[in-house]
Amino acid sequence: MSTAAIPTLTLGPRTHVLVLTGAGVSAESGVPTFRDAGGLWEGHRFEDVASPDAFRRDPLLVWRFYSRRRANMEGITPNPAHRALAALEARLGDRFLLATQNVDGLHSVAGNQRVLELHGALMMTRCSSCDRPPFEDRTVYRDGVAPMCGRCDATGKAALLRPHIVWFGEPLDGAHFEAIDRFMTAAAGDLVFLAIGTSGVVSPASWLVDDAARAGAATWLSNAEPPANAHHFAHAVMGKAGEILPTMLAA
Ligand code: BV8
Repeated sequence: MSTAAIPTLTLGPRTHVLVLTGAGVSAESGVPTFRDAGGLWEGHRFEDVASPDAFRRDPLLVWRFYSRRRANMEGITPNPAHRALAALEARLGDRFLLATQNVDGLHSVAGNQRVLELHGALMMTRCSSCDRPPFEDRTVYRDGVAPMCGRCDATGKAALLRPHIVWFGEPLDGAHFEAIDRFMTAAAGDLVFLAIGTSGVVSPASWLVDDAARAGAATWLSNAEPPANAHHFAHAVMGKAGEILPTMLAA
């Protein structure tokens, strides 16, 4: 794994760039990462408040967890890392694709449009029962309130609404991985894979580097510290994303 001062990625006229981001990209915007909290929220392991079992067991606790995170997004804005990725997409167009594990929506706020939200979206809600489409919902529900689905209620069996988030133990949207596969095939080997600000702990997102390598990608990592899957990357640039990406992704 080659570690260097901040290099600028050299991209050819047909080079495709697939980016995976994690919580570290939003850290400099003031959004706490999962590791900063030691993987805990108010003494609960994330897997214990972000799981279907937790929601079945205690929907009020889960809604308190997500309502607090919605409230904490107040005044939060994209940082130079988000802006560098938006500028790269503006430069590359359909030769750019961003898969994010983050649910904070900051990539879209920064201007990225080619974004796959692998783990869902904090400001979206859906019914836990009927097939009503997920809808934008920025509501910060008060402690002790778990919202019900108006449509289900109409049929006499009110169902709980739930955050439109992929919880631990739930499958990710297969359409996202089909889009990533199509993108990597279109690259025809002229591909850069760049993972930024992720601990490489959570699968299947942490396996993307291997898929990219099989597709012939040059694999790059940019992180504050070596992630769990660091040895899967050919190149690494350690440091803060907001300080590295503007140079690394410069035209
Ligand atoms: C699935 C939504 C299969 C929630 C999230 C054992 C038992 C049970 C399950 C498993 C197991 N082993 C593996 C699993 C599978 C499990 C998993 O991976 N668990 C982990 C904990 C081991 N995965 C799943 O359950 C996935 N689903 O596998 O389904 C299936 C198939 C068919 C049918 C049924 C089931 C679902 C995973 C998605 C879970 N949901 N998010 C929410 O956000 O509220 S994951 C959640 O944690 C986040 O979204 C995020 O993705 C993840 C934390 O990862 P990171 O983003 O990397 O954040 P982290 O804080 O960890 O790291 C930040 C990094 O940034 C650090 O390295 C730090 O150094 C760096 N950094 C900090 N500051 C900066 C920086 N870098 C640069 N600049 C900075 N300034």
